[in-house]
Amino acid sequence: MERTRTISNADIARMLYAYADLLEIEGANAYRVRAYRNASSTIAVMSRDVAEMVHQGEDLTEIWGIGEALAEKLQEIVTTGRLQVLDELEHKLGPGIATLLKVRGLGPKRVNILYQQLGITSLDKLEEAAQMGRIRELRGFGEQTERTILEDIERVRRESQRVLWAVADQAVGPLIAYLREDPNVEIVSAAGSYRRGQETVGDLDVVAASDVGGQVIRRYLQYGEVEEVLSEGETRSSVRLRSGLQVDLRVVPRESYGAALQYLTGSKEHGVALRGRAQRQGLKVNEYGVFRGEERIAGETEEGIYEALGLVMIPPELRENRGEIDAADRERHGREGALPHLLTLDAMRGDLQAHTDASDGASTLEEMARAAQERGYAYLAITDHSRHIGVTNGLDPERLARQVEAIDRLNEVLEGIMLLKGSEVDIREDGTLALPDDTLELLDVVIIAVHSHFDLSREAQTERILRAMDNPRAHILGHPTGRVIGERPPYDVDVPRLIEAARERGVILEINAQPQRLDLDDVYAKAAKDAGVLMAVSTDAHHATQLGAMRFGVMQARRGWLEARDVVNTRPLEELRALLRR
Ligand code: DGT
Ligand code: CA
Ligand code: CA
Ligand code: ZN
Repeated sequence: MERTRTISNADIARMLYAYADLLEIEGANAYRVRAYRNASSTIAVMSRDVAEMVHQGEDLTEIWGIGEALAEKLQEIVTTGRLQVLDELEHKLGPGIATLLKVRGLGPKRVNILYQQLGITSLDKLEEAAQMGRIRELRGFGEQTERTILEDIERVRRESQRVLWAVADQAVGPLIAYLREDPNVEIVSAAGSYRRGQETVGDLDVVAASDVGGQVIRRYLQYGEVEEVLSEGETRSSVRLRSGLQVDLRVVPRESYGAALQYLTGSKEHGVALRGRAQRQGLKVNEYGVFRGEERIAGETEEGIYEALGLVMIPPELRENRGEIDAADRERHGREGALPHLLTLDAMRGDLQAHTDASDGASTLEEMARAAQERGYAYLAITDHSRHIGVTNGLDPERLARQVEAIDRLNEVLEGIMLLKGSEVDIREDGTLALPDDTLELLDVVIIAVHSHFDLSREAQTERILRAMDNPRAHILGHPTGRVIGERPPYDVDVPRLIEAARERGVILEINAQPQRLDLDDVYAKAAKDAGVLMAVSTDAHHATQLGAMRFGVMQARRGWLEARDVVNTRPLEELRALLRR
């Protein structure tokens, strides 16, 4: 069968990102580097297909962050499958060099030095040089840096094999739809870490029910996105898609579908704990069902599996063996609410972090307001950056005061949506805020956040943030650990102390919904909830369409056991206002 194929958004995003990395190492202008990187992240999560837009002759500069020059590059990628300038740079610097940027303590300047002076072009070479003590001899590096590098290499190796959930998600819809078109497939679902909503996905697991597994698999291998078949049998197959994502498909008879879905959804830890429980009850659970002796007592549905074990159904996001089995047991035995009623996207009544074209965003105040209104929100906080190093076009007190007036005027004509006046105020190195108190007094929502000096010691970083939280005008601590998944580890900070301080001071902690941030993460979000701290799930949208990132934040919040009542932006406006008065 012929494979017609157009290049996917994920492929394009990867090429743009790779090019940005190499430009940066070469020392290109920072603005240019950022343009490629922004374009990459926009395209990675956008719903329209760039290739399709090109084929239909649409204007690519309509995409946020795409100017004339980038539009030309996109044309080139879609029509030729390659980006010539990227090929040239890769040839010059070596294909593995960009991975070095992900190592803690290594920025483009340092990678350039490592390349120029030691010929380092890969993680392996970096490790070897560090082990031989050659890095400490370079000007500006030192023993401490060398140690940090060695310690961080393993993490980078591990993470570079995983993809963001939001990126995997782009492959899942079409793949499941393709399987669903097969009349031999009765029912099909994604499983594994993807179904659990984990922030990154190692490989995608899919379960289908059919009596003719071999036929289903042979048809499946014709799927246009399949690049390489890794294994193929009558009940299972592994492939690699063109996007690089590996997919494991399992086909089982209908009566085992629930059991297989439960098993393959995992997590491994959850499965182990569940089987231990079964054993104590004299039962056996496996991928085919729940058995008492030879008799199968459940297997067709997941609910049935949990029920047979004396539990209520546990949402996939909670299946990490973090207390969910116990909670499901209590819930089953009459303790209403032992398992949380997890937050849903529908419960969100507004968004508390958004940028406009006044700072580094791309949409106007009014465009943002309309988009929020279309989502059915009651309010949207406009929180452009304060002026500070490392931030493009941040607002000083005068410009912010003018924006506040503009918002007041706009609110008079807007109906059904309220724009809240806010700022994402930079926390300076010493813990003071980048805007004066009398300016902060004008605002409804003050987010404080770290955007510089990521390398402070744990003690200094923690103290700095605590000091900023001491300011009674600060409402929300934004992206509290500063991580960018796969790119930048969190800065070294004592999060339990931040949670404790948030509780004492009534500061709200953010779950930033950008798919590469998701910060706080699930584990810390649960810790914050358990400590009685309220949270905000905010998109940090830099364009009207990015308000759609809310679902990624909600998913992470669900993994953190959060309910609507734990999240301030599920509240009606008046209740929210009360919570914002510290
Ligand atoms: P990933 O792919 O690394 O993001 O994570 P998962 O959770 O998707 O893991 P994966 O793909 O290795 O396996 C899918 C599910 O299959 C996993 O969540 C639980 C189940 N599973 C795999 N290996 C084992 C195992 O050794 N023991 C048990 N109990 N379950 C396993
Ligand atoms: Ca998996
Ligand atoms: Ca797998
Ligand atoms: Zn920020």
